[in-house]
Amino acid sequence: MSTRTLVARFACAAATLLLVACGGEKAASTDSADGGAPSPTASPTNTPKPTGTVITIEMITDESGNYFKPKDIEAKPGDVLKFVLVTGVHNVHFLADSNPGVPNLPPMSTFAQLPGQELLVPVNFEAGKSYYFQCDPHALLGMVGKLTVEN
Ligand SMILES: [Cu+2]
Repeated sequence: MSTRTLVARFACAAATLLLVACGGEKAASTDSADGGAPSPTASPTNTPKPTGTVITIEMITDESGNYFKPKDIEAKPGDVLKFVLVTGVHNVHFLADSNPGVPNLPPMSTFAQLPGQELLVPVNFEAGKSYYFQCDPHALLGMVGKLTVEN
């Protein structure tokens, strides 16, 4: 799926230069553009300014289980992973034990509890490697994912 992914990425990157938005959804709703109504439940603690492609990953609980969709992600340094809650209650954690020797792992995210809530993780990882993340309460149920960072 790499070709299609790359095409989408480049188109997306071009659009990113014009707007902040990328990834299909209406974008800047959670950005602190101006004094919009602050949502008490959406915690904007980790909302970086996207400089690259925004890659959307859904967090889902349904009859087939708890999972990230997609669970295998390719990104470039400067991209942003946008985890969006669809159903359930989930977080994103690049566990140190799953990423031995990797410095400066992103901190464990807060828990997303409301559909549409976003957890943003900037791709500040060394290229050429893969990194592993999980949802803490559902990791043993298979809610894990892999981020591969390429140049
Ligand atoms: Cu979960």
